Amino acid sequence: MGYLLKGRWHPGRRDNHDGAFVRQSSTFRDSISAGGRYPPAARRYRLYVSLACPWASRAIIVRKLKKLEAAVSMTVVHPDMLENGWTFGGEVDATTGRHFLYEVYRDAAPGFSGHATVPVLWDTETRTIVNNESSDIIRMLNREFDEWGDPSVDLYPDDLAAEIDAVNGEIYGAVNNGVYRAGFATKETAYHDAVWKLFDALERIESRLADGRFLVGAALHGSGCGGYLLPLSVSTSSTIRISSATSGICGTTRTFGAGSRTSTNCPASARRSISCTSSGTTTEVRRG
Ligand SMILES: N[C@@H](CCC(=O)N[C@@H](CS)C(=O)NCC(=O)O)C(=O)O
Repeated sequence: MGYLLKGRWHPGRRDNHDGAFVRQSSTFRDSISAGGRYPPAARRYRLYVSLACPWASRAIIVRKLKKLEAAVSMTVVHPDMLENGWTFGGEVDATTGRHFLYEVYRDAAPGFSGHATVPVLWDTETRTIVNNESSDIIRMLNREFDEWGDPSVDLYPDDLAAEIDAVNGEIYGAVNNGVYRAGFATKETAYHDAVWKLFDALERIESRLADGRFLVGAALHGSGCGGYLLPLSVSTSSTIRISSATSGICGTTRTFGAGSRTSTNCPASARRSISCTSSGTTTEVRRG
């Protein structure tokens, strides 16, 4: 892990004094749109993703559901994010000629400050980052490439947009980002705050799924693409990478994975406690 400060790479982490993880805002927020600076085109844009990243994974899922594999190419970074951040596994990335994702950020903005995150939507023509915010990227993939993809799939239909936004708001703050707030907290109070908000939100989402197979409406939409990934990220990536496992996640994961009503297979008492593994030591935290 590391970050760029005015274009210079610094390995390591920037800690917040209260121990809380603070997500940086995405910096590149341009749009692909007909008549705009970045018009829709086949084989012009490239997606940089990590399979370990839930934000990038939702872009991968939307690209697949929209059948855009041929129109929008994709590079998967090496799974390890170490002192050089995301890398191309010791190889030079053929599209950008770079070894590290932070160099790609620097090419797009030489004085860039911040983390070099995935996903990235790269324009091979102007050789810059169009956008590095997954919620924007999935909307562009959904709407702007229908000429080359599957127009019958609409993951953000106008009539459900308000409800999708509302559900996404809850998923984003307490769950998607909550996993990071828990996992990257460096003080116990910040960790507890994040973790209980995360599991309260998971329970609310679970009750929402009690009435139907999908988070919004009668089919898979943008919320589901994010929502489905959250239990996976909590139960796999986060357990390994950022230590926010809980004994209650097993039932929750089944519920989301099946997309239908499933009663939790963990006793309620188990869901009142969290086991937190850090540096090989597991501690159990009980809710008061
Ligand atoms: N707002 C961004 C967040 C992306 C993000 O946080 N990606 C993480 C991986 S899951 C990352 O690349 N982190 C690298 C770092 O922090 O140095 C989005 O949703 O696209």
